[in-house]
Amino acid sequence: MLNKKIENTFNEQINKETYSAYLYQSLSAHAKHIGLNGVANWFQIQVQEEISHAQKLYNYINERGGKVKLQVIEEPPSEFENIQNMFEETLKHEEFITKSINELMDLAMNERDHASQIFLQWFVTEQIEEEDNVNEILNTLKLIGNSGNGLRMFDKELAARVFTPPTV
Ligand code: OFO
Repeated sequence: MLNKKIENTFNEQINKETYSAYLYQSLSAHAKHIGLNGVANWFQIQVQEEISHAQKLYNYINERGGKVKLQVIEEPPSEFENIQNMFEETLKHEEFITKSINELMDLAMNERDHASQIFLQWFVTEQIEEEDNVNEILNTLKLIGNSGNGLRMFDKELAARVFTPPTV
């Protein structure tokens, strides 16, 4: 059985993951609007990933005899300066999520909830990958600079991204 403190914090994390999906949906819409269909696709995959993260937490709370409680989702930004700014915002958000997962892990450790620590390990690893992916994109964008051709190639590359549902 989950203790209340952990249950509440896991419910807050469902909200953060759902907000992540909402933010990336907004970034995808913006990319589509400015004609970057590959970037729009990349963010769409990101939306599906975030929904799967929220679902993982939802399932876990239920499995441990807790109660899922959904909360209000904040409005995400809808205007972005340029493509760099879109991915900088993404990195900033992922760093915020990493911090939140680490705090959840600290809580599970303090509460001596071993099952939650094992469960959260998946998220700890996932956040390494999430930040790494975005950092790589930001480095590529730096190299591209103002090259229209480079940006077109980059957009094409992101069009190939597909969603792979998490297995664990
Ligand atoms: Fe982007 O990893 Fe969940 O929020």
